[in-house]
Amino acid sequence: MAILPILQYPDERLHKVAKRVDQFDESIRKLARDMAETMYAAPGVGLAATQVDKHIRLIVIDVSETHDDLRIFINPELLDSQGQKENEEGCLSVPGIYENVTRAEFITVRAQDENGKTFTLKAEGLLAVCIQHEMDHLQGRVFVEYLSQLKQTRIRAKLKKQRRETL
Ligand code: GNR
Ligand code: NI
Repeated sequence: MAILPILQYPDERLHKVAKRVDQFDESIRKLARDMAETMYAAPGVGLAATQVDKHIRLIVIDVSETHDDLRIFINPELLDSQGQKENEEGCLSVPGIYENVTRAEFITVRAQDENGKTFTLKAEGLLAVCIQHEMDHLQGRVFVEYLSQLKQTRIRAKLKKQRRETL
């Protein structure tokens, strides 16, 4: 197991578009395990491969408080979305920033597990928010891009200051 470094916004590698996974071998399962360990250690409720500089369509999520409900989504596709809801979001690549984002309230997603087996899942609440947030990462999109240009500029300045102070 290994904890992987998480790319920090703004980093142009966060904007790369991830490629489909077509080989379900031991290396993809090891990456999924390392991403889960990285997510739990952070701590966070989700992590996209993009955030650890691996540009493939792989996501790990665990929204349980007990860290015993790990879900792995490979090649996720949104089949349906219903309703709209505003939620406060954060991101391990944008530490210390929490802002409201409007997303679909109910989603149906199809994905493959770490063995390549296809499954379909209906989600709502934090799980639905998290799946949409992680699927955005795979498209190179970070949640702050939903905010106004003024807020984005302020967030970049705040992150720069935070980094100066922790160096
Ligand atoms: O840990 C995380 N919490 C979170 C809270 C609200 C909405 C989305 C998230 S995902 C985030 C981890 C992360 O950055 N995943 O990409
Ligand atoms: Ni994120």
